[in-house]
Amino acid sequence: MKLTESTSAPLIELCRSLRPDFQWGSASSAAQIEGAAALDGKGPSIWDRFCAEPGRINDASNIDVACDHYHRVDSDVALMQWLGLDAYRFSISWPRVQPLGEGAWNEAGFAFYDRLLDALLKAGIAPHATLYHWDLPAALHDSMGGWTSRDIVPRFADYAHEVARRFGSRLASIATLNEPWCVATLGYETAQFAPGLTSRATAAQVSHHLMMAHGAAVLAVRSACKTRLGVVLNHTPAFAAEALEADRRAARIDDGLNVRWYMDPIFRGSYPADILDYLGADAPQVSAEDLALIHQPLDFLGVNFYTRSFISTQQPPMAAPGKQGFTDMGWEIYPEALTQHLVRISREYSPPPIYITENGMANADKLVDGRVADVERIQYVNEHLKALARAVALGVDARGYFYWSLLDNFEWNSGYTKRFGLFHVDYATQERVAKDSALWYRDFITAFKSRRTLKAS
Ligand code: GCO
Repeated sequence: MKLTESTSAPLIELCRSLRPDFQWGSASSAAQIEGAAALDGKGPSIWDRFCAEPGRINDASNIDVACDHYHRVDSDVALMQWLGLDAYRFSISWPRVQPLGEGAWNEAGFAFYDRLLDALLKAGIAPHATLYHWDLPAALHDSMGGWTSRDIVPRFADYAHEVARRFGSRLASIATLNEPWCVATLGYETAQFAPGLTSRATAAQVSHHLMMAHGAAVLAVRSACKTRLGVVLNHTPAFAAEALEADRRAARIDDGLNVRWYMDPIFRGSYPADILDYLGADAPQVSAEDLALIHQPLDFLGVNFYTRSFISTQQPPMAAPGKQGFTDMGWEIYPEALTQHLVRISREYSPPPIYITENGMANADKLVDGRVADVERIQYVNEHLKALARAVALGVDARGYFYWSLLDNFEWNSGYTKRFGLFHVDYATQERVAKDSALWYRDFITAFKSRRTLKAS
């Protein structure tokens, strides 16, 4: 394909900075693709509940079926193999393996992940599991208020231990949490995500319990297996719209809430003082023991990067310039922020090796005569891989890249209206069609690997 030649040649050149064993992957999460919401003993999650509440999901859809991945593991893994992926990132649904979030385990639920792991390993694809990608067992929300209670910490550690005990030796890595900022802020402060609450104080307390649960899960997993262990965080760097003091200050707070609030306790053992001040009476109750629990050595840091935030205090606020355009989510395309941000966090935190655990775009894709000509997505990935390669050339230790997402899927409160996949999904028939971006990614991976072989010989 012409596209490949025109876009990948300079990219492959730049990718010389990457390690020969750099991992190429794609990512997904349980609630967004599995379906089988009430099958084989799975308990309801807060997202099953949230979808049932009128007005919560833009297209009034739910996750009862989603991409029906639960019944399509073999054919979906075959798609990954066709792409030539080294690695696949997925999440385990807590209520599928422990329907109430405490007490009895659901063997049928574990059997599903057992099948997935078998299929991946047989295909030579390294499995990377995330323990919490937002689908909290609804029973825990009912019994103790879910993440609003400290009592959830030992529950999460038990669950983490059980997954590690059963699957640890077959997993390439385990991430405790996915994007705790989204869980706390969008779930408990802005009500865009489940469980749909609206209290800043509650959200702050939830964020602290998430951090504690992360620390407790690290200890639990380490006691059960030797798998590489990490956490996946949001990284949406804030840029001040203008050189105004007010804009700069607001950008610093935005960065504090999104990035430092999570990076600091994990890598430094403290919360950022300016954000504690900013939260005032809404700041969480934190003890020195809590901070010691959170501050554990990790084997990797997962960075999810999509866009930057553009902060303006003027009224009306200045809009992001969007020189490279906006995605179908309305997110500004700004790949240079990836280079800058990776360099910055490497300098400020000396983190363990970094994986780009998510990067991708929603696009207004159209399936026409069996083809999706998503040039915008090819361009997006191409530019972000260049930005990543530049960061590595500047000394950042990045070891892998996971495109979000393998399949078009349930995009949370946007329902099925936003398409992020390398594969187009027809939700009526469940037919998957490789978009042009999938062909491009496949060719790119092949080209990278042939360099890998050349180097080795
Ligand atoms: C995220 C989530 C994904 C989203 C993706 C696009 O980490 O934000 O992990 O589930 O679907 O980011 O919004």
